[in-house]
Amino acid sequence: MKITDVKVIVCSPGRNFVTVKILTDEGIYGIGDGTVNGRELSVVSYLQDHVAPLLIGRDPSRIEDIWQYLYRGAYWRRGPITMAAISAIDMALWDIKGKVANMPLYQLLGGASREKVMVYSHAQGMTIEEAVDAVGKKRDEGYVAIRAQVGIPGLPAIYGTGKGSDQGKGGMVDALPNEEVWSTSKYMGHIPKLFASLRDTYGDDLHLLHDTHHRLTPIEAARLGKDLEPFRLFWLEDPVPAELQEGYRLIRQHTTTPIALGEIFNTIWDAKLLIEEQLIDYIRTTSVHAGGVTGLRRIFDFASIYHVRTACHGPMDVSPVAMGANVHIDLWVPNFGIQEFSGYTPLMHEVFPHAWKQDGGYLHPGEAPGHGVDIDETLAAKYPYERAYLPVNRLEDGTIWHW
Ligand code: GCO
Ligand code: MG
Repeated sequence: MKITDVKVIVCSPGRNFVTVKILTDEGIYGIGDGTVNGRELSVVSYLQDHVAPLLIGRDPSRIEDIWQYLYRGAYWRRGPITMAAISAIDMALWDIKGKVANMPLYQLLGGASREKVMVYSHAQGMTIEEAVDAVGKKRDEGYVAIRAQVGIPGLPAIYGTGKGSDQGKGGMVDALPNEEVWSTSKYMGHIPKLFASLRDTYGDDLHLLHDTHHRLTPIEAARLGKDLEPFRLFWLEDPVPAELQEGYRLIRQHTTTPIALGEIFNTIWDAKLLIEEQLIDYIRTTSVHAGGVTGLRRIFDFASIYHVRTACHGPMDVSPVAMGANVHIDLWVPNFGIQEFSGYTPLMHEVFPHAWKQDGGYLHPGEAPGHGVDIDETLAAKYPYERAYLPVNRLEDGTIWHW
């Protein structure tokens, strides 16, 4: 079998997605996700200009060799754009391998380790009351794990606090980055009140999670983790930017609140020290950003020997294609923790028909060969790319801040 074409499809059925379709001389094709939120077209160029010409005529069954060829062969290793491009190709090649074998991807990986994949959903409100209600609604829909975010008194509505995102736009409505205001001190005092109220209302059974969006320093994160201990969070996510992996030692010395990290990591090198020193509890790398099925499997196997569990990033900007690949990995991976799932709009489900299924708070990848996700190219063509950015974050005095 030989690769005959590598198509890159960009569409925006509510938000931008970059999808690769690898075609072969035997008529079997594979699909992969290469979306990087707010920087989509760089991946398109990387794939079209620098990767596609290298793949024509190659044997698609040699997934590991192609992965190494693209990773080592580029000379410029790692980084979000390179790794999203490699991820898209890798995912499409595994899809082809599954179709050739007539097996779902999770079978190729070693078979199911569980019957279903636990997911967490998102709930938010501008006030504690609103956020508590939103969590209740998700619980009523069958979710057993819910990420709760709340508006911060004294700050305007900003991304990732209580501001509800426009579902149709996946939270990305701005053609230029919106500049938002942040205050750590206002935030730190308020968050424990939300979780106190959630535990009062719903008891101890529900898994509660919280995302800090990299906005704290290590000692602030240590304090927040400590203040949240009575409410037994499933995890505190992304408390601090993790370029300085050693910085997480400080958090660990002070709190038993579990820590989750990794949605912006691209390779094992972004997490090696964090995993080896057991500074985190959940690794949140995802198939589209961390080297596809091949990259993710390598990171997750390494994490397993350090008691670190998996938790693939899965907001709306991770397309239904990568979600499919993730759910196959989740069903197989021995050290599975949880899968993020913020859901998709009806149109997104139509553009990307998929075999994976939701049942309340759980997903299953389905039994279709490969990862089981396709793209309706005719429908996708009706929704061309629209420039859109994530916001940026400034302190109250105007200083650009992490986020
Ligand atoms: C999450 C994330 C997302 C990101 C988004 C950026 O935990 O789901 O933090 O909401 O902000 O993926 O593109
Ligand atoms: Mg996050």
